[in-house]
Amino acid sequence: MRTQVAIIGGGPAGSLLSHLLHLAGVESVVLERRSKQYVLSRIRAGVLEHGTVDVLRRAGLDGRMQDGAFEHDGVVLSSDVGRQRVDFTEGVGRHATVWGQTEVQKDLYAAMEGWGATLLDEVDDVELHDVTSAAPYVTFTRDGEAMRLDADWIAGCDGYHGPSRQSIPADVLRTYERAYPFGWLGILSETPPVNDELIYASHERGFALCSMRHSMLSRYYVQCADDDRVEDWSDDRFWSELTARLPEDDAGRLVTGPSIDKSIAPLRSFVAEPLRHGRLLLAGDAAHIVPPTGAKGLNLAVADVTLLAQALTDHFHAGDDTGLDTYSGRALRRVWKAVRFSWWMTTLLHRFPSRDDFDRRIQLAELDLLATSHEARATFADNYTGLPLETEELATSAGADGQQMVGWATCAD
Ligand code: RFL
Ligand code: PHB
Repeated sequence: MRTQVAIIGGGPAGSLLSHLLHLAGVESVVLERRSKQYVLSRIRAGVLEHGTVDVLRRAGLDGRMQDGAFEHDGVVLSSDVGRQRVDFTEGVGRHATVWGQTEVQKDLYAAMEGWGATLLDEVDDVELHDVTSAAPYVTFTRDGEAMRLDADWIAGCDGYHGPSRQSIPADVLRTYERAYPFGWLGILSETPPVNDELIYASHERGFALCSMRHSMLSRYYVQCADDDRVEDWSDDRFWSELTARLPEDDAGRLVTGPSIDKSIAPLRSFVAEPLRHGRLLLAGDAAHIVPPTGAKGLNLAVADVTLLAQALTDHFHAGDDTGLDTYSGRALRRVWKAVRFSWWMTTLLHRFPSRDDFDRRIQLAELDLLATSHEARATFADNYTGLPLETEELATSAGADGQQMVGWATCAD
């Protein structure tokens, strides 16, 4: 089998890349380890940045989102400082969109089926070969049969545990990591959301988050110990812990019910550099992980593949490799800003086992700053609703000062 771009991983990054390339007339084949059904049933992200919504809209993937998504003009932060609302419209005039990753994935797979994408699911033993040559290829097995896919480029969109990043030699790849000493226990329940906006609660007992999917489907999280298991958390224990961490009025309005999904996610920040090695290009969780506190993971995956689709299109249609040569540097600029924001929000709102009263006072002072400073809230809103995509920044800075692009090119791969 031969294609222009071999895409490893059929999650949001891989499937969106395949779809964007198709719209631009570039061929790809997607290799996915799990069944399509399994990928579609994963419960993950819930908040889309305005730039992510734009990309999905321009790619014709916003049909169901127009009717089903909620546009949020703010979030609530709760702590000993009080219950405060950060208004995005006051801060930056943008909103955040609440629309589950499950729905994004559903729309992507439906669109891909519509144009006849080649998505091979349930593949095993994926291995990348000759990625620094002009003729890279991927071997894998499907239904017990050994197969080979030749391509001009390979896109590694296979998440944190996938083989793509691991095929880059240790002396080329530099990694940066921060593990947090706790996890998030998340549940889904068929109950009305406790509030019409998200509540991020910083409490002495630990962090809690109230989110939603629609008017009768709530998504709630509580901070838990990093070695907790799902079996340690009965529904009763979950609801009583969530109730204890919310402001009194919200706790009083909370409607509880049986959980229909319950899972624990560890929290970590991780970045691998560079995002390009020869003809292998990394995107999404394969290259970077952020703790979910800032709601950035899916948005970063979309930002990466938007850049990548443009760069590959320029390569195939115009023979222009500037986008590919500068991809790593441009994508990483955005990644590090999201890593910083996610780390900051995590540090601000969680209870760290090793920290003392001084640390807690600093957290409360920062929350008080958000309550009293318009500028602090504007910075929060700017980061939360999404910084501009590098494509926009590129256009802006190239327009204002062509030198800027030269600077980026030198900080690339
Ligand atoms: P994915 O989604 O992990 O997809 C990678 C795909 O690669 C496949 N794969 C392989 N395929 C072939 N061969 C192999 N050897 C393979 N190994 C792996 C996998 O099966 C999978 O299908 O990465 P991608 O596409 O980069 O997308 C990233 C996002 O899924 C992720 O960043 C977000 O879910 C993170 N996240 C959130 N992001 C947000 O933007 N907003 C949020 O509100 C948000 N909330 C969250 C989150 C993640 C969470 N968890 C579960 C960690 C909340 C939670 C609880
Ligand atoms: C979610 O709805 O799953 C969600 C929302 C906001 C976050 C993380 C997860 O920061």
